[in-house]
Amino acid sequence: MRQESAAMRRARERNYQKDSTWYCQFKYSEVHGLGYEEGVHRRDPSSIIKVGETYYVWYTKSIGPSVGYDTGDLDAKVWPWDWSDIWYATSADGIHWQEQGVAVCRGESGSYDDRSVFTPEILAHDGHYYLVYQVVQHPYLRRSKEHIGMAQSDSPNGPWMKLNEPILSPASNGEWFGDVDNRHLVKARGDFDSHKTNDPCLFYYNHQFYLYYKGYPMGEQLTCAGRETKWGVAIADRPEGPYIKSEYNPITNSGHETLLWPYRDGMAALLTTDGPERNTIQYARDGLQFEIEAYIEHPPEAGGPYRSEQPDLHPLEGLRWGLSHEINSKWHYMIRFEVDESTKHLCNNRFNH
Ligand code: AAL
Repeated sequence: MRQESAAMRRARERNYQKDSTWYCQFKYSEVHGLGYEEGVHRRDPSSIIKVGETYYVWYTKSIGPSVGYDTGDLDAKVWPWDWSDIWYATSADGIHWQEQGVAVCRGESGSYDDRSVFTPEILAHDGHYYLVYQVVQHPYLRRSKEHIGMAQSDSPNGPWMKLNEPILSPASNGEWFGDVDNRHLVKARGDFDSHKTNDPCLFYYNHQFYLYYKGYPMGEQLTCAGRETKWGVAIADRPEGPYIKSEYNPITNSGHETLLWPYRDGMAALLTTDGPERNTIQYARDGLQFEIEAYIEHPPEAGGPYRSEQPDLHPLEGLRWGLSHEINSKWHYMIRFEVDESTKHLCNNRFNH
């Protein structure tokens, strides 16, 4: 008598036979103006917006090599995103970019963002522009908390006005063990975001402001799926907050840099790099309850997609093209990604042949 194997039971329970509407593969190509440059890191691009006939992108930029935490020099640059500022570039075609200059600088000594501002995301809403980004205060140690800041402008070219304090902070319910700068040693881990709130991604959605982000717990462990990162969302009635973390947090069990786009009444997401559900596209009809829609290969890293004006054309319209970063080289730089149109509905096409 035929029996169901464990693998086929999983396939049935997890609905691996789902249709391929959300499935795709990606193509990558060089960009001009934000490509490889000796001595400079450009990484973590924001989403791309179009204002008039011009595309805009914001990103982390820093100069010089990073040396890690163990030099004993509190001023040493520990990561490529340490001692960074947020820069922006414009383009007429999404391929040739002109770097325009600094959008947001790190703050004066003693301020909450005096060490580094990085990993920006943009929201254009009602004639105003909102940049959200990570902030770190000096000194940058393994146990440093990472917060999310915001700057506002009436023009994509600035000037940008920073808010007086971060709009989102790590949960305060973890407790370190001892005084050594070791982020794995804890008395209490606290919530999934008790150590870091990273990778903000802001939307105006269902008449409120939804701030998606990635969290790290204090005392992060290695799991069977690698590092422990998860996403949360915090919701506000006004762009500057107050942002209230959702009672459903964490709303993903996987994913590193946030990449989300609106589709119909819900939010779609590309989860990469970490966790058991890395390399999946997921969809939540209410922006909170995410389900796996597709398993993918070679997704863009830290992708910033073009914010389409017609997001409902196709589930993948909001992911059609954008910039991502390439970090397998000494200096980090930007490349362009595109959904390979010939791979959409791959299975169905095959059936037609
Ligand atoms: C990234 C992001 C955040 C992290 C670091 C810089 O790709 O997840 O920004 O802090 O790595």
